[in-house]
Amino acid sequence: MMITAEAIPATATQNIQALLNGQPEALRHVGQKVLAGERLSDADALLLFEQASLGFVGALANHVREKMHGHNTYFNRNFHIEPTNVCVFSCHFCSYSRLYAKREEGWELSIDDMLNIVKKYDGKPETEVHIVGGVHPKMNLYFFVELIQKIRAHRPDLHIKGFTAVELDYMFRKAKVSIEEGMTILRDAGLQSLPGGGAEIFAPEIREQICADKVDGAGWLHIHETAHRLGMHTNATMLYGHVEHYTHRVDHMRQLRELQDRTGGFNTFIPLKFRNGDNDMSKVPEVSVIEDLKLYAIARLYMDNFPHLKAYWPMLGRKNAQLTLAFGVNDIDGTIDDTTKIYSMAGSEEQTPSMTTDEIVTLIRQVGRKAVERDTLYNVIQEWS
Ligand code: V47
Ligand code: SF4
Repeated sequence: MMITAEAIPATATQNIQALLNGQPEALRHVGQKVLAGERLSDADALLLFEQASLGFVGALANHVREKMHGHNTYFNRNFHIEPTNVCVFSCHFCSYSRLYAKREEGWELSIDDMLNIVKKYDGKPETEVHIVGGVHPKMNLYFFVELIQKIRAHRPDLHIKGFTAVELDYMFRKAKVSIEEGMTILRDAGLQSLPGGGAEIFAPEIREQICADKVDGAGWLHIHETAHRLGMHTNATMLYGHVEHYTHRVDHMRQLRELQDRTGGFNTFIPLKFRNGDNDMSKVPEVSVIEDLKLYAIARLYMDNFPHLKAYWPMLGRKNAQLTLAFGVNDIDGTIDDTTKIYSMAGSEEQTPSMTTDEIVTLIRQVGRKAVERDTLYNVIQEWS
């Protein structure tokens, strides 16, 4: 786990102590645990969701964030490939997918189409391609093996992060290989890490309401655990702000924290805010920015073994992403270059998500943080002071 030695000024710690003194006993106790570096229990996290003010959790989360990372705020230069939005599943929150029967309304890229996307970045400083899409019944394991091998041969320096556990579960079952065999085949072809998508909320009673037909929580965790055991790093997400309760969020984070205790293979936790544009759940209102910030802060406090907490700006909008940097977040994803449609189709204000390096560095510096370009595995590439 990467912890920079930047000291928290004594006055900041005194200010937090003063803030604790003004709290009810139970909250003060949780605050003391944070300052003492003790692990929070599920009951502590629930109490924070139910009773703590934004200012309280924010000050504590910022304290932890600065103890771990100082002012460092990581970003990378990346682009996405979305092979298709045709999908055999029907998650009710998804604004992006089209069923196979209506595939003429969607897109299906060939291997050459996708290689041409990669070639657009020849000679450019992008370090990562993020490949994620719908679950297309005709795009099988060996199709993606060929794609990965060709990308690797063309740009050996580009880190390939790809495929949610949902896509992997389907392609391995269809190819009749075990998870371990399938992950090994993809790793040997050149896949280096997994993104965090598909986790949603693990609790079966919520999954049944929002995404009943895809891999369940245990299956998601098993795929990530297998990837970790094969030496790959992965990310974890949580889709929040829809029909779940606080207890479901805590349960989800606990399962991730337990797996991380066993393997240490997660890089980053990425809370994903439910956006309600143009999907089956459009009547479910989106939560406020206060709820967003509280969640980030509590995640920073509870997920004590996750080195990084990421705000994904195409989903949150860049101004809100900037705010999260005072509430525990130390990573802001990448430049993206207008290569993903998942959030623009769900109604995000970021309709053409793209930031130049200068823009992303400025966004970070405007709120008093230090912009640090990283690769996918958080090796520092360049400090943009
Ligand atoms: O699993 C889909 C989410 C995820 C909506 O690992 C929605 O670095 C909100 O996982 N409102 C895919 N969320 C994207 C993803 C991701 C994104 C950025 C970085 C990384 C990483 C991973 O998008 C899905 C689902 O949870 N999603 N629709 C929606 N309407
Ligand atoms: Fe398919 Fe993913 Fe959309 Fe679910 S979220 S319908 S699995 S593309």
